[in-house]
This record gives sequence, C-alpha cells and structure tokens, in this order.
Amino acid sequence: MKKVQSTCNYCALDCNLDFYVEDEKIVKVIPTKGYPVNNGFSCIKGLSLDKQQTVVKTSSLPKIKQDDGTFKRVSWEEGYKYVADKFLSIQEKYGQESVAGISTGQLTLEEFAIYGHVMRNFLKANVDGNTRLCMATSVVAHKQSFGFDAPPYTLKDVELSDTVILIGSNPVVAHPILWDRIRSNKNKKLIVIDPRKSETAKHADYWYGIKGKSDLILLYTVANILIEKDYLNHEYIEKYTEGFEEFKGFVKKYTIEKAVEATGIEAERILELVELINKGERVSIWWTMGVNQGYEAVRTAQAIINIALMTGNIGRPGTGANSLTGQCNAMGSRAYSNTAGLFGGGDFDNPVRRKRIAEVLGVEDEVLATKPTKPYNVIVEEINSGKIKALWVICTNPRHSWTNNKTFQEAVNKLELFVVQDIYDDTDSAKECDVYLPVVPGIKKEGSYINTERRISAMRPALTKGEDERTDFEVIYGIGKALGMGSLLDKWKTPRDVFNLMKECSRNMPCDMTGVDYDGLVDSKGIQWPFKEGEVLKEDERRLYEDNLFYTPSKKAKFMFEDVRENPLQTTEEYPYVLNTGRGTVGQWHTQTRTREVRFIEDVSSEKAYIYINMALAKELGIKENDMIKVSSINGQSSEFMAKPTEDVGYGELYAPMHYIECNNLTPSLYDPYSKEPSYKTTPVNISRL
Ligand SMILES: Nc1nc2c(c(=O)[nH]1)N[C@H]1C(S)=C(S)[C@@H](COP(=O)(O)OP(=O)(O)OC[C@H]3O[C@@H](n4cnc5c(=O)[nH]c(N)nc54)[C@H](O)[C@@H]3O)O[C@H]1N2
Ligand SMILES: Nc1nc2c(c(=O)[nH]1)N[C@H]1C(S)=C(S)[C@@H](COP(=O)(O)OP(=O)(O)OC[C@H]3O[C@@H](n4cnc5c(=O)[nH]c(N)nc54)[C@H](O)[C@@H]3O)O[C@H]1N2
Ligand code: SF4
Ligand SMILES: [Mo]
Repeated sequence: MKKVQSTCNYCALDCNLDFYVEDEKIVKVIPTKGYPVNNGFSCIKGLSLDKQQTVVKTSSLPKIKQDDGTFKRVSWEEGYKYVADKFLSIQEKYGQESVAGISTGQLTLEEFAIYGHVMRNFLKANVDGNTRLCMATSVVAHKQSFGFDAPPYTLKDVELSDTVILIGSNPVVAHPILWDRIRSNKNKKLIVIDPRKSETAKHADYWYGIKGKSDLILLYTVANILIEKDYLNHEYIEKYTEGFEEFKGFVKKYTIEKAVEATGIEAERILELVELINKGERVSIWWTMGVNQGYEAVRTAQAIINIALMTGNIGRPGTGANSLTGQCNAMGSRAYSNTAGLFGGGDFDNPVRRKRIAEVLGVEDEVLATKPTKPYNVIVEEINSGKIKALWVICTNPRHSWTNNKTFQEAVNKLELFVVQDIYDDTDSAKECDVYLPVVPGIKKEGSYINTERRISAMRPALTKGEDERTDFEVIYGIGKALGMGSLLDKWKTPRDVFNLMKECSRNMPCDMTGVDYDGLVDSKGIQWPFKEGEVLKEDERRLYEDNLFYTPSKKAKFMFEDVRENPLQTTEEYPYVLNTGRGTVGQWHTQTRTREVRFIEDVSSEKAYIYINMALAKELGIKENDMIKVSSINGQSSEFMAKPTEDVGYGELYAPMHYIECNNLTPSLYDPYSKEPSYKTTPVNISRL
C-alpha cells in the first residue's frame, strides 16, 4: 500500500492528509500526524476527499456547443485550438479587453500563476478571482495599514491567547480544526461578536448580538473608551505606529449613547468589552466574512487593526488583528495570480518591480500586464453592457455564488464565448457554457498551496490520472500554446518550473519563499513565508511583526479610519426585514458541487433551500417549521425557502445558507468602495407564506 501525504483543498486551514492507495484506489484517508495545522485530526470534508476518485463520470474530453445547441466531444488539441482561435478573433474584432477570466482561490499556486501569465501578460485581458467575494477587503486593509498583504498570526496564537475575540467568524462550521485548537486553550475567555447566536456564539463566554453592519461604530466607540480610560500601550503607539493623534481626535465623537442605538448592545456590555480587552494580556482578534462582506468593510477591518495597535496586541504570542482566509489557496492567489499586483507583490506601475519580474520571467517589460484587473463586478457589468464578449471561468461557480446572481445569468446570455473549466459539467455555471473543459480533481494533481497562516504546503497526486485526463495546469498551458505563445511558455512547462519562477519573483519581498524547496515540501510540516534562502527554520509556527517593523515606507503601522457611512440599503416599509447569509453546516461546501458526492453529508443536509426565521416573528406571521415561504428582496427578485423558526436569529432577521442558489438571487449589487467586495450579509427583504 502506497502512502501519499497531500493537502486538503477545501478550507483555508490546508490540513494535511495521508492517502493510502492500493491498485489506484484510495482505501483510507488519515489526517497527518505531526502536521502543525491539524496534527492527526480533520473534518468530514477532508476525510471524504476519496469520494472524488470517481469524479469525471462522463468523458475526460472537452465538449463544444454546436449551432443546434447540442454538444460535441472533441480531442484536447481541438478544444485548445477552438478556444484560442475564438479568443484571438474576438480580441481582433472588439479589442483586447473584450476577453476576461474569473479565477479562484482553490487552484494551486502554479495554476493561478500560469493562468495570470497567459491571460494577463499575453492576452492583456482582465482576470479577477472569487477571492474578490471573500478576501479582497483584508487585502486592501493589510496593504494600507501594514504596507503589504501580510497577516500577522500563526494559528498557534489561538492556543496562546488569554482573550480570543471572534468578529463575524463562525469557526465551528467554517474552520473546524481551528475551532478544535481554540477549544484546546483552556485558559482563555472567548468573545463572539455576531448578529446571530451562531454555532460558535453558543460556546462563547461572551456573545455580543450586534445589529448587522454596525461593527464599525462599535469598534470606534471601543477605541474611544480605551483612550478615555488610558488603556493604551503608549510605548508601542509611539515607536511603531503613525496617525494615532489624528485617530484619537477622530474617535471622540463616537460616544457610547450613539453606539448603543446603532448596535443594539447595551452600554454596560460595551464597557464590559472594553474591560475584557484591557484585562487581557494576550488579546487576539480574529475576523472573517461577517466583517469582509460589507459596504464599509475595509474600514471595519482596519478598526480591528487599530485596536490591536493601540493596545500593543500584535507581534507577540497569542495576539494579533487576524484575518482568517476562506479557501484553501486564497493566500496563494493573493500573491501569485498576477491580477491585483505583480507576481510576488508590487504594483504594476512600479518600474523596479517590473524590471525584476521581467528578468525572472526572461521577457521584455512590455510582455507584463500594465495595470491591475478590473474587479469582478465591473467584469460582469461590462459583459452586460456588451464590452466583454468572451469569458473563461476556472474553478468557481459564479452563476450560484455571485451576488445578485441573476445578473450573472443575464451576462452569460450576452457572451459570444463562455468557457467553463470544472471537475463537473453539471454545475449551474457549466450548464450555461459554450465550451466545457473537464479537469481532474485535487487528488490527481500536484502543486503548492498557501494557507491562512502563510504556510506553504504540497499537494501531490494520490492517484494517477487517465490517458485523456488533464489537470488545470495542463489545460491552461495547452491553450497558451494554441494561442501562439511559443517561447513565452518555455519556462512554464511544469508546476515545478512555475514554482521556481514564483520563488524567484518573491525574492526580498515580504512573502519571500526563496528558501523553500519544491521537493522538500513533500512529507514535510509545510513552511510559512517568509522563508529566505539560507535561513534555518527555528520553529514550525512563526508569527510576523515580532520585530515591530511593518512594510510601510516608515516601517510603522498606520491608523486608518473614516467616518461611518449610512447603510446604502436601509430597511423600508416594503422591505422591513434583514437577510443575513453565510455557511450552513460543516459538511456543506459553497455551491455544493463537491460535497454532494459525500453520502454522509447528503443524508444530513436539506435538499431544499431553507432559511432561519425568528420564532416570535414566525408565530406572528403564522409560519410553522418547514412551511414554504417567499422572500422578496430589495434587488427586485424573490426566492422560496423552507422556514426554520429559531431563537438564534433576532426578531426581524433571517439567515439563509449560501449553499443554495436561491440565496444569492436575493443579495444586492452593493460593494465596499475600496475592495469592491460584495455586501452579502445585510439585504432588506420581505416575507410571505406560500
Ligand atoms: N463548512 C464550510 N466551511 C467553509 C466554507 C464552506 O462553504 N463550508 N467556506 C470557506 C470560505 S471560502 C470562507 S470565506 C469561510 C467563511 O467563514 P465565516 O466568515 O466564519 O463564515 P460565514 O458563515 O460566511 O460568516 C460568519 C458569520 O458572520 C456573521 N455576520 C453576518 N453579518 C455580520 C455583521 O454585520 N457583523 C458581524 N460581527 N458578524 C456578521 C454571520 O452571522 C456568520 O455567523 O469559510 C470557509 N469554510
Ligand atoms: N450569499 C453569500 N454568497 C457568498 C458568500 C456568502 O457568505 N454569502 N461567500 C462568498 C465566498 S467567501 C466565496 S469564497 C464564494 C465561493 O463561491 P464559488 O467559488 O463559486 O464556490 P465553489 O462551490 O467552491 O466553486 C468551486 C467550483 O470549482 C469546481 N472545482 C473543484 N475542484 C476543482 C479543480 O481542481 N479544478 C477546477 N477547474 N474546478 C474545480 C467545483 O466543482 C465548483 O464548481 O462564494 C461567495 N458567495
Ligand atoms: S478543516 Fe478545512 S482543511 Fe481541514 S479537513 Fe476540514 S475542510 Fe479540509
Ligand atoms: Mo471565501
């Protein structure tokens, strides 16, 4: 029996798993012992990765839609040529930016990189990722506050913290192995800020049931009181930060009375939170989508960072203002997708970085993309306005997951070419495509992943792929060849080649990984960046900013702040309730294309879309458990759900898991102004019984 250690490609923890293989069949999956993230444990999703061994059910060849609407299977060479010729003819007719792509945080680092090379460098097309729906807010917040997209923590910090604060984060469901590690810390107080009494809030020592999207007022008020009471680390503020005096003046107007009204949290409880932060010696504040997905999300994330800075809770064990990533390789896509910045970081208009990247790739400067991509929302809008005519979607399912998702359907109807590359041909997006490119799942691929704590780990194939089967890497390379890239692909032949290129691109950047060896990652504990050539690893778990030096020009962290804005989408008489959305259960993953394969998960998951509604409100409206209700949204759409009355959501609030396409039928086209991340979590709606 062969044993292959590889990385779970669901959530951002990137647990490692040992796949035991006999006669090209995975016979058991055992979470890797000694791996720093998950040390012998994993959740049901990781344990069920073997269910994807039968994944490509129909054929391993591409299919192309014919004039009569039927699909024809073609050879891979024909498929590559068809897509490449179409891209080129569309660009010739309508201009370079008439071709666009949507990438993901779930591919390998090498796959995003080559996609970014083909699409952004060679075709000069716009490519954004589903990371826009997820991490864009943290990226912008980190860049502005720290000078680089570099989150401070290592996961061990949850074990070392005496005060763990989770804001808009539900690890019991979304990051189960992190939850295990939080639980193993017996000496902590656990504080949860979430409008719902989430699965995690139920286990908290202190739960603050905040009114949706009022976190910024709460955080500014907390900062104001910390200043008034002089609960500050003056030395830290003075030596390692800038902008504090301005911030201090700014937050004066955030009085507790206003905060009580805006947040729905009582004055004593806000003061209690302030005292908890002050009493903690090692306070860590963790945030996820409850913060990132909002109309003033970047400033909210930075308000968390400000609190960590002013109290000196950063760069020490058990501290930090810590953004948790969602997808398995969101960190990899942030640094190596060539979408928002150059490979390894740096702006597209930075001549020094351009020169360096051109040198590493062995190309002239003009080969490199010249500007950041247009964001996801603009790509969808430009398809709808007729500017973009061709779209290549890889490893994401936007027909389901995009906000106000009918706008994606409308867009697709206008495309001349819609290419979907997925492991299934029946996803809501693939059903709409003109060309379907079937690829193998993670268990047959090789490459690298970077997890939420910056840990680089190896994905290695547990199974050998069949003769006609292709990996994402091979397909992108094949289309690049067919586009006529010629020698521009000479350094990009294998994942190993691309890893080594990206390693060079990272040299002397904050995410330096020049000390990481592609083969050395195999059967290892993974390695967090930065890890420079020649460096000796002293510890398996390392945090950033222990030297109190940040990546800004002054090396100091910046206080970033701005007046709280009025919610652009208020409830009205017509839409009096607020719809919150997010993860439903540990077993369900996003649009459920993969987790539906797992019998155990399917058996316990509802087939129909469901929605949680407050018990008292349900009673008032005559709604009983499992009644079908119609929810109408301020975006003009309505969906039907099975009602689940509960005490866990407040009166006037609803909560719908995002795993059903009905959910994003209702979410609005509203974005944070800086990160352009959708505001998925507070939509004014109305309900009626069916
Ligand atoms: N089982 C499972 N695990 C997953 C995923 C999955 O699909 N299934 N997806 C992965 C991905 S990509 C991601 S990004 C992560 C997401 O991980 P999380 O962000 O933890 O998950 P969500 O359920 O989206 O949102 C977290 C909480 O934010 C709360 N919230 C909503 N609005 C507000 C607000 O205004 N303020 C505050 N303070 N809280 C608010 C919600 O009530 C919810 O409980 O999960 C990852 N893990
Ligand atoms: N209302 C609401 N909407 C949300 C959110 C929310 O909280 N609320 N959260 C948002 C967030 S944080 C995220 S990250 C997005 C996620 O949204 P999506 O990215 O659309 O969700 P997935 O279901 O993970 O889609 C991944 C696709 O890739 C395919 N796939 C799996 N493995 C491979 C592979 O190796 N290669 C290829 N080519 N394909 C593969 C899967 O079959 C699936 O179709 O949803 C966002 N949408
Ligand atoms: S916790 Fe995340 S990485 Fe670990 S097994 Fe579960 S889904 Fe995979
Ligand atoms: Mo995400």
